[in-house]
Amino acid sequence: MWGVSTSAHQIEGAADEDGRGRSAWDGFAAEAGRIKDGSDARVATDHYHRYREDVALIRELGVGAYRFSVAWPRVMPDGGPRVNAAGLDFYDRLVDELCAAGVRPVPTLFHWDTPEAVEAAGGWLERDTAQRFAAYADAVAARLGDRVDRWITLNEPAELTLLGYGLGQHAPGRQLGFEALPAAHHQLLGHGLAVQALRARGADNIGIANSHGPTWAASESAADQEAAGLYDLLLNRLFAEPVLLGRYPEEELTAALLSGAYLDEDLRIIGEPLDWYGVNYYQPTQVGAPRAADGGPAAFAGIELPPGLPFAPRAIEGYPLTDFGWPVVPAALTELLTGFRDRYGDRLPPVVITENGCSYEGVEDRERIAFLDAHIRAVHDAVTAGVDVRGYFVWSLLDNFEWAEGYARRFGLVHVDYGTLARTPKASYHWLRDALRAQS
Ligand code: GBH
Repeated sequence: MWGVSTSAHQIEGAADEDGRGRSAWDGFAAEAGRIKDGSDARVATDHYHRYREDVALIRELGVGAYRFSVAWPRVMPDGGPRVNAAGLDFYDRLVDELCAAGVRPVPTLFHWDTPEAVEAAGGWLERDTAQRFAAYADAVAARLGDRVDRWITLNEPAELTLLGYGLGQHAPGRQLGFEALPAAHHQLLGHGLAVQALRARGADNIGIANSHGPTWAASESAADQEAAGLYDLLLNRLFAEPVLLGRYPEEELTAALLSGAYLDEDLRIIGEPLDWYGVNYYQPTQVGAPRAADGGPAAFAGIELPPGLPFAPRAIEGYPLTDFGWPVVPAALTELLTGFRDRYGDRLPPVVITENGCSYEGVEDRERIAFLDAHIRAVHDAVTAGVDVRGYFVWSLLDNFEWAEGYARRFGLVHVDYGTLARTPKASYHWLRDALRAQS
């Protein structure tokens, strides 16, 4: 299955229309200094009004599936329990348009836009948020379930935990360090409860979209190996293993880190079997022990790091970088997929690459073509090595609001002029369209 991905907050705009409530990102972007270019997503790509044009672009591209996200604050402006029918109407129209175009809708229920009212009550640090999320999932399934047969619960709970609650780079801008980790557990619990709610409505094709990348130790030294192991535990295994195996990794350590946030019976809910497992892949990370001399780096890739971290990300040398400065390492995607297969064996359901892509300027985006070509080949290598990969989704259909970076980073196959909101397919769009046509 070939597809393209987007998320509600990054493309929809129409922030005050049809009864939409505010999300944590609305307030965050309004605070001075939070978004690099001082922008916000009130208009974004105006997809809310231009979805017909965007669906036509997807159909013409020739992919069979479209991964978008549903905005919780549109459906439940107060975070629940009141349902805003006009908010659901939008997704109803979108799903109809996709079905008419022969494109399979693949909604993600949550891509970081927590309703402001839920955030004000503590957001994902609170256990209750998991229950509220499940009630929201039920309301969406009740409305769209007759035409949607493939669901994604959460997008990248690891990134929301780390960047939103740990480092404060994303909404809600909390800088709790390791104290952020209960937010991980409550998202995972929300995932499990949502799976139950979707199943109760007859859904039988459910996955999650977790961010993963291989962690490379900076050297063979025991200190670097240990630091890399801890990073891998926190960013990869902490989110994969409860979902795939129904238990946390390194139980004693995890229990201490999650500081009593979980009950053992939660893990049965979190470990509800999935029909497939979604992987968002961008790049590997190299990690070493903090160097005693400097107490570790103060910042990495523009993100301020708290002092005293037990690991330190190190720049990866010897590979080209995207405009964002991320190293381009297609072979690490093969390594990731075969590594998952080796580690989890038959507990790993079929895999779908739910995001892969890169930021480059320009409409003649030869680098993006090279990036996608190499990464699709890397997935093929994993398939040849016996990994059951069923789908590949490009991030993203359109240039969009790239969170703390604002509009400065462009991930789209389609260029958006933020003055006129005109869409212009890039060279990479034509390349993918032609490749898909040649294949069929
Ligand atoms: C995804 O997250 C999001 O789901 C999506 O909304 C977003 O627009 C898209 O990716 C592009 O950013 O500094 O070299 O260590 C991305 C997850 C994790 C990928 C951190 C980059 C750091 C790169 N990101 N990672 S590096």
